[in-house]
Amino acid sequence: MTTVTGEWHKTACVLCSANCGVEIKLEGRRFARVRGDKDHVESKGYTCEKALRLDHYQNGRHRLTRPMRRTDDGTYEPVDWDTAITEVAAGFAEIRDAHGGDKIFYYGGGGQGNHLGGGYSSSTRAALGITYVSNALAQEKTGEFWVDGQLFGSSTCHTTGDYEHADVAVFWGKNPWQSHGFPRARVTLKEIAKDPDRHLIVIDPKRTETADLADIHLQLKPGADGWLLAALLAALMDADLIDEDFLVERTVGFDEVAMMLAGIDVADYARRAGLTEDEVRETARVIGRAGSVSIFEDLGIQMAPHSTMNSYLEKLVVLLTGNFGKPGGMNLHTHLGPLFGRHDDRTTPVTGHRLVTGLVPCNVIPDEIITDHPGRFRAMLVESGNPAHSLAESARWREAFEALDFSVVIDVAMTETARLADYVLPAASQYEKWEATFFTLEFPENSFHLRAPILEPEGDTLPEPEIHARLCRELGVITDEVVDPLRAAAEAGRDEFMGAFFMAVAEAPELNNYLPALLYESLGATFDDGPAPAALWGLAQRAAMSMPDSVEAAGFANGDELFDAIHTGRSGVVFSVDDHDVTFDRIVHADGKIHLAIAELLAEAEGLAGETSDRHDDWPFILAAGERRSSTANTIFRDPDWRKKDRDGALHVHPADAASVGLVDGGKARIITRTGEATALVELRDTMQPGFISLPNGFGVDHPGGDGDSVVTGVAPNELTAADDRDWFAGTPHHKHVPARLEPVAS
Ligand SMILES: Nc1nc2c(c(=O)[nH]1)N[C@H]1C(S)=C(S)[C@@H](COP(=O)(O)OP(=O)(O)OC[C@H]3O[C@@H](n4cnc5c(=O)[nH]c(N)nc54)[C@H](O)[C@@H]3O)O[C@H]1N2
Ligand SMILES: Nc1nc2c(c(=O)[nH]1)N[C@H]1C(S)=C(S)[C@@H](COP(=O)(O)OP(=O)(O)OC[C@H]3O[C@@H](n4cnc5c(=O)[nH]c(N)nc54)[C@H](O)[C@@H]3O)O[C@H]1N2
Ligand code: SF4
Ligand SMILES: [Mo]
Repeated sequence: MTTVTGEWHKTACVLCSANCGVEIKLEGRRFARVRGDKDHVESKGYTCEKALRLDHYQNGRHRLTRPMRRTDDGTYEPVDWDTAITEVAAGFAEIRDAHGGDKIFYYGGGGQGNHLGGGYSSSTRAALGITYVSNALAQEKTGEFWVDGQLFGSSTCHTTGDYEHADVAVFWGKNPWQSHGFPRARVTLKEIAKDPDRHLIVIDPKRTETADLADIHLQLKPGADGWLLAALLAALMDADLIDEDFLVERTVGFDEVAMMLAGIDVADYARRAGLTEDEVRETARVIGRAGSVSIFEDLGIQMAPHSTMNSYLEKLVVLLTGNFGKPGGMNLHTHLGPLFGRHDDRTTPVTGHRLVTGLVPCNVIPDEIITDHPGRFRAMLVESGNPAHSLAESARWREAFEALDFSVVIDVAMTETARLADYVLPAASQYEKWEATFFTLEFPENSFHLRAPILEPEGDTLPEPEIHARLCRELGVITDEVVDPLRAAAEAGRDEFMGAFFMAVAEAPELNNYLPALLYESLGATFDDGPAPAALWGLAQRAAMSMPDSVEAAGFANGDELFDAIHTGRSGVVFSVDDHDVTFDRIVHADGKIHLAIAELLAEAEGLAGETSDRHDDWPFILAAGERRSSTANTIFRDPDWRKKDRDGALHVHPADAASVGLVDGGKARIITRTGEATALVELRDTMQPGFISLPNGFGVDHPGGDGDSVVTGVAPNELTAADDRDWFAGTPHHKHVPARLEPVAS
């Protein structure tokens, strides 16, 4: 690897799923300058202000540099890698041999910028017999994925919007000005806003930065989306704005949906959502008459009451108006690597909760540990995730780690979760190793960006693929006997390797379980710039075989050509190009139709009529715990100095509420919820609505201060949330809807 001071190095920003391409100028190991990469296939030079602060991730004081082992008194001592690998493998193997690999739970596998390590973890999981897994998707997106599975036949059928071309772009519980979620978000938002023929619609109880640009902002009551969605669908029906031809040609089950909608009193439902009938009917007209509509639903509904049902009703708005399988509408995109789990019929061993798209709902994990049930999870491997901070009810997570027999965390920092584990394995940063994400969510052109390291690993850190390869060796599933002939074939040439590889796997099918580690040690060993891209060779082969037309349209005759382009392309590679019609071919149901009726969720929607307000006198406020702001980037930055503004992560409160409780701008408030309390700085905002208060996400992590002491800045939102406050179906949390009370704190 060549790391040259003073030269620009191409890589990507790792702070959100947009993964904008950037170029970084180094001064020694410091990021002296960061700028957008104009050659990047998706971001084309775009970044937001946060990318400029990336040095706080790379060079913050939080960096772990050596493997750590917990001692009897709870402190940590450094150990060398050989000791760490031997003891970690032995610790897990002991649990597996005594109780079964299904008692070891795997959490994580990647954050906003790093999924390559998670890809390699499948080999370690197979070696240990791990069968229960989860990650952050199971606290936000699993309800939506499950709905996709019912509609289209597989939860890997994921829709993506075409905001760049949509006549009407709807952001539902989503503030893309701050949170992005699609390429060049602010440019696209401004383009829609200034075009008189296009409409921007925002559904949010707060007047966000995106709402300020909108043609229509429905500032509904928090948690009232179910009523609004049902009313909107009913208003579309009333005004004959549904696409009958589309429904006949492409769908089944419309009658059941129509029956549910028939009983709805639009005026009454609008009122319950805090809106007028006119507002709802006008929004229905704009959506129903548009040439094309794309809708982005995000945490505002996915972490609020009725979340799975609301994902369903939101998708019905798209489908009933025929905004599917066309430019400007929603389409089914390709995947290079599988980001979402597939359907899994099992339930969890202790509480019997359904797995949702293969994942254990995050909110039930502690219940699967803190028990003497014989099926309980007894050990845990956490990789690139900080569940003790990022999942509901942190106190319950601390208890869960106490109850585990063995736990290991792989991270770049001594996080809140790492400090509860028996071993902490230090990962090289995302600028010190090959990295990539599988946030490949675009259509009709979809792209993948493999990033090369721009620095040598810090201290004694290792990239995750190497950690997994070493664990697989130690566990005895990868041996010289298997690897040596494959490596020799790889040295002879790609064709020789392909032949030898498929032969080896045909002869010993169990090798399929360890493909990433096997590719890493064989094909990867022949790369002169490091072995970690090897697993992508397998994915490229699969892409070329499973969607030959899309890959060919992108200019690749076969998987090898695609892999080589990915391996050498530093600004991302378009790996698939589609026609809009292909969206219909991607439907997995045997009849090729969209199945509109989802019985469980139609029944839930029927129940809306009898539902009353969930407000309670003891809890006069609804707290949105975890808002995206320009001062937040999950917990990827731990160093509070990266922030120029909002350094303490203020609680946003409407002035009328402040007056009634006795709070002042710049003063402090105590926030009390069913599970905890915290003190926050108060900022008065008329963008809030009375009764609705908001705290940012990503705060409340600790960081070594200048004198070595630990400093915690702001409120850790999950000290205030409850694990049992969750969607009945998908188990996803109600973080945007936490009942709360406020008290002034004397300064
Ligand atoms: N700057 C920044 N960007 C990020 C991240 C970050 O930490 N910081 N994190 C990334 C990640 S992991 C994710 S998942 C995305 C999330 O991106 P978003 O979902 O856009 O983020 P939030 O701000 O959590 O929630 C969006 C909106 O939901 C609204 N909301 C609250 N309650 C309700 C309700 O009952 N109904 C409706 N309709 N809306 C409601 C809030 O007011 C808020 O404006 O952002 C990504 N991008
Ligand atoms: N109350 C509340 N809670 C929330 C949210 C909310 O809105 N409200 N938002 C939720 C959402 S949507 C999400 S996605 C989650 C995110 O929560 P998590 O996935 O737990 O956290 P991240 O901050 O994305 O980063 C995970 C970890 O990766 C580590 N890391 C960074 N680079 C590397 C690397 O190269 N290798 C390894 N091994 N580790 C690395 C970081 O130090 C961090 O500990 O938070 C959730 N929590
Ligand atoms: S934070 Fe997100 S939008 Fe901003 S530069 Fe980084 S990847 Fe791009
Ligand atoms: Mo997220």
